[in-house]
Amino acid sequence: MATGFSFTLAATDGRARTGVITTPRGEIRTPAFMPVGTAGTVKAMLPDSVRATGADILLGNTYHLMLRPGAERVARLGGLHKFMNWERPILTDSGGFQVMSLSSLRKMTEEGVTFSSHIDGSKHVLTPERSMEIQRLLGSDIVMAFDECTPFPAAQDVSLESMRRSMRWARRSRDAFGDRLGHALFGIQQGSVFREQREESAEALKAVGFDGYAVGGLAVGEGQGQMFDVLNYAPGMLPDDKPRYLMGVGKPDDIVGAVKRGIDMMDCVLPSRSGRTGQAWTRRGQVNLRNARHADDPRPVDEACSCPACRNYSRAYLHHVVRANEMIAGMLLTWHNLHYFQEIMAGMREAISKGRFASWENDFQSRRSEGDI
Ligand code: PRF
Ligand code: ZN
Repeated sequence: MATGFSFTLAATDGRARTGVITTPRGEIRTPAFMPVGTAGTVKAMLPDSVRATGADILLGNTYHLMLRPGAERVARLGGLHKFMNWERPILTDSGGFQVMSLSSLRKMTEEGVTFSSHIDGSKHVLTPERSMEIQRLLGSDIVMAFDECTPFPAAQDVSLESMRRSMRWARRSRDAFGDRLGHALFGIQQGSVFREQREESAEALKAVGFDGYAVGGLAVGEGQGQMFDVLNYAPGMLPDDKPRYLMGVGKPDDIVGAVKRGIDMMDCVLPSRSGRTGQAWTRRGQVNLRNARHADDPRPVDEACSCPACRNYSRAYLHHVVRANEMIAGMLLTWHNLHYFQEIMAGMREAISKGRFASWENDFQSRRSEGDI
């Protein structure tokens, strides 16, 4: 088990938890939202700005960085933190999920997966061992085990075989990772929407022993209802005293529902990606700045928001720069969205610590149902 890395729970409220993950590169306050910095950048944002939104940790991707600029090159240049000028913690995903969604000519065997790059068609191999090596070369603080995200929907027997392979790969990931001072390895639970399979997966991971545990294989098309059904039991199968990470989630109401069910960490491209398409997420729901109704509106996106986009610019200006495809549109809206997501996390952390999560959630829901005004 990694030392120099620890998780301390400060308070719980129902199944919701708040605490701190301590790493040599700084503390991660939980529940935590991790902005996605796939290719060594949170698109449209400088690292200091990402930090200013309240982020304690970023997510990076094995798949993208191994293809371009290459893990060995990043290592020669001093590691990913130095390369991208972000000195706080970085969690890296292990690659399999991105191979399945982005690459072509994929072939999966017990050994791993071979695939062709979505960038230049070049051929590559990822195995649990190579994924651990790449994440080490990058200098990742939280390394994810190499897994297969079972597609949805999956027949029960297909899901079972897929989950069991991921558990064998989790063991190989653990063995290849070894013991690295100050660096953590997280296992990933699979099992689709099948409770017995989620249980078997959790037991397999616990038998290996990880520094944290992810719930994988959700937010893959099953819808919020079925995702919450799984989250009603899956986090409880994982150790109480280790962080629980829900991968690739989500919209603000998904995030709140996940925290309510015992999740400590999440990541999603939504705030950054939708910021680049003119979408703002606010306390009152989603606002599309491309819409003509904003053309003459002197008000900010959200008068209660303290981000630079809301402090310094009108909806009319944002509408204009979105329509004109100006780069500042993506910069301002990404900043706003990341700020809003981090504000949700800070609000939940405070509410949980005061035992007021239910009333916080009630306020969150009722403001959203009022809609944009
Ligand atoms: N496994 C990995 N990365 C992921 C997922 C997974 O299941 C998901 C599922 N939403 C997103 N990213 N390794
Ligand atoms: Zn704002």
